[in-house]
Amino acid sequence: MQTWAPVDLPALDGSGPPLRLYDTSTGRVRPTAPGATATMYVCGITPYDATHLGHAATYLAFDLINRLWRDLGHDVAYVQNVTDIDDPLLERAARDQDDWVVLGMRETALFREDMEALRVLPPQHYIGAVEAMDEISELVGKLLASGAAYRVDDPEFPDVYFDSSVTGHFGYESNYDEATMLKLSAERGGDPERPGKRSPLDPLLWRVAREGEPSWASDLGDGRPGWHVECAAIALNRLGNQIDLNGGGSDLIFPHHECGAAHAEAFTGEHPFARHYTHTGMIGLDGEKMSKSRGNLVFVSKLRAAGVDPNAVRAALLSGHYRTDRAWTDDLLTTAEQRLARWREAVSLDSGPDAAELVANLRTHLADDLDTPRALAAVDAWADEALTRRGTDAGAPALARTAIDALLGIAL
Ligand code: 5CA
Ligand code: ZN
Repeated sequence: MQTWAPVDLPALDGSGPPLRLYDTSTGRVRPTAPGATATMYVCGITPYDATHLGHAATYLAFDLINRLWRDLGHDVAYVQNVTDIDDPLLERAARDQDDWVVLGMRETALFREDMEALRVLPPQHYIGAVEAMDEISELVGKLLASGAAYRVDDPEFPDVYFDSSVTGHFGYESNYDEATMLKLSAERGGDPERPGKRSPLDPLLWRVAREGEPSWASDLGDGRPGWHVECAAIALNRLGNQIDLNGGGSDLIFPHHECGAAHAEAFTGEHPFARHYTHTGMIGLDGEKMSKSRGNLVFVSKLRAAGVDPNAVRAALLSGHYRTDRAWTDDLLTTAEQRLARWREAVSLDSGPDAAELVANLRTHLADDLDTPRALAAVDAWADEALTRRGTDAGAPALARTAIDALLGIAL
């Protein structure tokens, strides 16, 4: 698929401390240690509705990681998928008497626009499940041939399932107990009740064609893929057997990333699939998780249409810590707008207080598991000093502007 337009990324002199991030699998904040090229796979949208502020917050967190790694001198190989065929898309299309292909294309186009407006650096590979169908079915075929997958004993619909016991590590990524895994599997697209599976937790790899559903020809027979194997195949084929980071919102911890990792590890024999499993907290509205199924959504595109500065949306979402479940409120946006106005005034001065310390503080706070509240407070402090006591450094306003752009992605 076409990715979105590049974002200008200014370079800063010098460098900061290595990026430390919380890793779900080990439950600790650990340094990331990528090679010359950091490899990052972030799960993309299921395009049946427009980008809401929860999606935006999640992609902004990974955008900061991308920016920090680049600031540390790494190249970043960034891959993102689009789940452009899955049950939720078909259900929405049926509900609205829409064509699922057109619905997916429309919402994906809107997502690209939103990402561009929010100044999110684009992935190099933006891959739809439909265009990756051959590589996905090939991976399923190999898992089947190696004994890591099996067909359920159902003469009518002999779907292919993954044997979650084969790696010997299933559960290491989420660290959830069996009861929690069963509950989440049922809630998040799994089918623990399906008869004929070796374990209720075994996830679907290939669903044989059903009347009235789209399907694709493959050596497995006509059908369509399960959700997790889509991401495993797209990531493995572009980033290699082991990657630096696998990311998404906390609702992807289980079953999605647990199963995707298990598919990859069963195929490659290498463990762990990702050196960091990074998950963002959920953005809520009125005390509920913002979600398409609940319908309590604030869309990025609606805010843009209302003339809201996307940089203020960015600042508002970054004012909370990425791992915290938090609420979107109108006040958050108003505060961010006021904050940006003050920052803009400060960087427009002819001179200001030395900004080298601000750059160092931004790097330090962000490298500390993306501590954006402290990073934003550091800019506040610099701007306050610039506006109240002025300063004599003629290069400081420009340096502050560049650092805020490069590291926070906020254009003043
Ligand atoms: N296509 C799959 C991933 S392969 C999917 O989960 N799509 S999605 O459209 O439902 O979500 C896209 C991303 O936004 C996921 O990382 C998800 O965890 C995240 N997300 C969804 N709702 C919220 C929310 N309320 N707050 C924060 N992140 C969210
Ligand atoms: Zn995914």
